[in-house]
Amino acid sequence: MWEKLNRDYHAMKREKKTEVAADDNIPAWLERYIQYKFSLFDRAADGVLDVDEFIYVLEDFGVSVKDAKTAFLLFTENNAHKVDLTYFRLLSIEYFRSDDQGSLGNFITGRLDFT
Ligand SMILES: [Ca+2]
Repeated sequence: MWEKLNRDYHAMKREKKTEVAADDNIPAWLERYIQYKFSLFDRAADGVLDVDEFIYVLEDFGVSVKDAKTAFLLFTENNAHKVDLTYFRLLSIEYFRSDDQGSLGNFITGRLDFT
Protein backbone atom coordinates (compact mmCIF):
# COMPACT_ATOMS: atom_id res chain seq x y z
CA MET A 1 0.00 0.00 0.00
CA TRP A 2 2.73 2.50 0.94
CA GLU A 3 4.65 1.70 -2.17
CA LYS A 4 1.65 2.52 -4.29
CA LEU A 5 1.05 5.74 -2.39
CA ASN A 6 4.65 6.72 -2.86
CA ARG A 7 4.52 5.91 -6.56
CA ASP A 8 1.34 7.94 -6.99
CA TYR A 9 2.87 10.84 -5.11
CA HIS A 10 5.93 10.91 -7.34
CA ALA A 11 3.84 10.56 -10.47
CA MET A 12 1.76 13.50 -9.26
CA LYS A 13 4.87 15.54 -8.55
CA ARG A 14 6.27 14.80 -11.99
CA GLU A 15 3.01 15.83 -13.62
CA LYS A 16 2.90 19.02 -11.63
CA LYS A 17 6.47 19.80 -12.65
CA THR A 18 5.81 19.46 -16.36
CA GLU A 19 2.76 21.65 -15.97
CA VAL A 20 4.80 24.36 -14.31
CA ALA A 21 7.50 24.17 -16.93
CA ALA A 22 5.08 24.22 -19.82
CA ASP A 23 2.98 27.06 -18.50
CA ASP A 24 4.88 30.30 -18.60
CA ASN A 25 1.84 32.49 -18.87
CA ILE A 26 2.05 34.91 -16.02
CA PRO A 27 -0.19 37.75 -14.95
CA ALA A 28 0.52 41.13 -16.53
CA TRP A 29 1.53 42.69 -13.21
CA LEU A 30 4.14 40.00 -12.70
CA GLU A 31 5.41 40.51 -16.23
CA ARG A 32 5.83 44.22 -15.46
CA TYR A 33 7.44 43.48 -12.13
CA ILE A 34 10.00 41.16 -13.74
CA GLN A 35 10.82 43.79 -16.36
CA TYR A 36 11.18 46.40 -13.66
CA LYS A 37 13.49 44.17 -11.63
CA PHE A 38 15.57 43.40 -14.68
CA SER A 39 16.04 47.07 -15.55
CA LEU A 40 16.94 47.74 -11.93
CA PHE A 41 19.73 45.15 -12.13
CA ASP A 42 20.86 46.06 -15.65
CA ARG A 43 22.48 49.35 -14.70
CA ALA A 44 24.33 49.79 -17.99
CA ALA A 45 21.01 49.12 -19.79
CA ASP A 46 22.72 46.88 -22.35
CA GLY A 47 20.10 44.15 -22.03
CA VAL A 48 22.36 41.75 -20.18
CA LEU A 49 22.79 41.37 -16.45
CA ASP A 50 26.44 40.79 -15.56
CA VAL A 51 27.93 39.66 -12.27
CA ASP A 52 29.14 43.15 -11.27
CA GLU A 53 25.69 44.65 -11.76
CA PHE A 54 24.14 41.82 -9.79
CA ILE A 55 26.59 42.28 -6.91
CA TYR A 56 26.20 46.07 -6.95
CA VAL A 57 22.42 45.98 -6.63
CA LEU A 58 22.27 43.16 -4.10
CA GLU A 59 24.80 44.92 -1.86
CA ASP A 60 22.14 47.59 -1.41
CA PHE A 61 19.87 44.86 -0.10
CA GLY A 62 22.47 43.68 2.39
CA VAL A 63 23.69 40.64 0.45
CA SER A 64 27.44 40.06 0.75
CA VAL A 65 29.65 40.21 -2.36
CA LYS A 66 30.61 36.60 -1.83
CA ASP A 67 27.00 35.37 -1.63
CA ALA A 68 25.90 37.46 -4.60
CA LYS A 69 28.79 36.10 -6.66
CA THR A 70 27.99 32.51 -5.67
CA ALA A 71 24.30 32.98 -6.44
CA PHE A 72 25.17 34.43 -9.84
CA LEU A 73 27.38 31.45 -10.67
CA LEU A 74 24.63 29.08 -9.55
CA PHE A 75 21.83 30.50 -11.66
CA THR A 76 24.04 31.04 -14.71
CA GLU A 77 25.44 27.52 -14.21
CA ASN A 78 29.00 28.86 -14.13
CA ASN A 79 28.34 31.56 -16.70
CA ALA A 80 26.94 29.10 -19.22
CA HIS A 81 23.84 31.29 -19.54
CA LYS A 82 23.77 34.90 -20.57
CA VAL A 83 21.30 36.66 -18.31
CA ASP A 84 19.13 38.59 -20.73
CA LEU A 85 15.51 39.45 -20.01
CA THR A 86 14.32 36.10 -21.42
CA TYR A 87 16.51 34.09 -19.07
CA PHE A 88 15.86 36.43 -16.16
CA ARG A 89 12.12 36.05 -16.74
CA LEU A 90 12.48 32.28 -16.73
CA LEU A 91 14.39 32.39 -13.45
CA SER A 92 11.86 34.76 -11.94
CA ILE A 93 8.93 32.54 -12.84
CA GLU A 94 10.81 29.65 -11.28
CA TYR A 95 11.44 31.75 -8.20
CA PHE A 96 7.75 32.55 -7.78
CA ARG A 97 6.37 29.16 -8.68
CA SER A 98 8.80 26.40 -7.90
CA ASP A 99 8.66 24.52 -4.62
CA ASP A 100 11.92 22.78 -5.44
CA GLN A 101 14.78 24.18 -3.36
CA GLY A 102 17.23 23.26 -6.09
CA SER A 103 15.56 25.44 -8.73
CA LEU A 104 18.06 27.89 -10.17
CA GLY A 105 15.47 30.65 -9.96
CA ASN A 106 15.66 30.57 -6.18
CA PHE A 107 19.05 32.22 -6.34
CA ILE A 108 18.04 35.44 -8.07
CA THR A 109 17.65 37.12 -4.70
CA GLY A 110 21.24 36.25 -3.80
CA ARG A 111 19.97 34.23 -0.89
CA LEU A 112 21.80 30.93 -0.53
CA ASP A 113 20.40 29.54 2.69
CA PHE A 114 16.81 28.34 2.77
CA THR A 115 16.77 26.72 6.18
CA1 LIG B 1 24.19 45.14 -18.11
